[in-house]
Amino acid sequence: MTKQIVFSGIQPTGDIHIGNYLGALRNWVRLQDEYETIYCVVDLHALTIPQDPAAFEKDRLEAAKMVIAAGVDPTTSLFYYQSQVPQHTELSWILGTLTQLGSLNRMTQFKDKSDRVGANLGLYAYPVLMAADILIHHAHKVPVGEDQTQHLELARDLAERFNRRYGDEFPVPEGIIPEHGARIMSLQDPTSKMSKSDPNQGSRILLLDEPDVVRKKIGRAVTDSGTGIEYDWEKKPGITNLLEILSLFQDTAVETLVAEHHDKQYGEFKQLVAEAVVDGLAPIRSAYNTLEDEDVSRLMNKGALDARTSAEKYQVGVRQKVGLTGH
Ligand code: AQP
Repeated sequence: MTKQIVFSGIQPTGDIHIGNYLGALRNWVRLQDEYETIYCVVDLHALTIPQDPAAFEKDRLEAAKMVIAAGVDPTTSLFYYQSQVPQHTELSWILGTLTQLGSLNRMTQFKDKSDRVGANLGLYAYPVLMAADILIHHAHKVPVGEDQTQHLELARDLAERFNRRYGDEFPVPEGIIPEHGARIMSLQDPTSKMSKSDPNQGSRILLLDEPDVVRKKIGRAVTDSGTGIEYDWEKKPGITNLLEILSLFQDTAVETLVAEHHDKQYGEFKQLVAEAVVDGLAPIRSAYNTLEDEDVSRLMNKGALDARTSAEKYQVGVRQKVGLTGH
């Protein structure tokens, strides 16, 4: 039986944190056994916010290394830089012609980011390019964090619109959004999501943070008034976020953890969480240290070559349906 196709991407916009890992990357790795997996460093998306070119080159490579260190195997998964596969942008243009401005106007990420960095056409069209990333490979499943659900809805809508107008081409992709970990919150403000662009470094734990840095950041995490280790996003968002993190790193149900640690002091509980995170990140840090830049670049070039071949196979069908065959 042919395997279903999984696609997802990550932006090279800064150091990857445990939110990216628990919400998305960890699932990318797990899905490699069951699906045909295709993963991408979405560097064109990252250009929607201003980038310094020299630093950006390094950030792209760093993102690729981190994804591999986290467990994506480029000999099993197709893994490449988005900019090296021009079929993504060609399909994005075609899908753009089917996109209602009203649906882009409703995108909350555009509103947030344009307030911060100013509006540009790329930022506005970001979800259309993401739809193209997914559809160009005829992906069935898309493992992402909760912040991507609105974008994913547009990808589904565009697949359906295209199929209705031009005839069946794309599977309508479904999200794989984990029940736990889909929205890891900032350690400094547990009511907003952990984010690469938060100016407060203490808000997030990076996959490469040294053990003492992890301990310090968790030790300083904002907790809630009162006592008791309880899972309650309304009343105890700080402790609930830490419970979620502990549960995912220890592979233990939240209910079991609450029963076990209910009467602990916050300080003692934070130490437990810190050690679980340190242990969970250790294999990633050591895998990262074995990776050579040249080897990773070579793998990414090979990935791009394979991705171009596979994307072109489908894009031919799209061009035929739209009337762009070059006769
Ligand atoms: N806090 C989070 N909890 C769970 N999942 C998360 N993701 C991001 N933040 C969290 C998921 O990580 C994947 C890759 O994210 P991205 O790099 O493509 O973009 P992002 O969502 O913009 O990531 P950041 O860290 O929040 O960056 P900025 O600060 O630029 O906005 C996605 O699947 C995402 O859902």
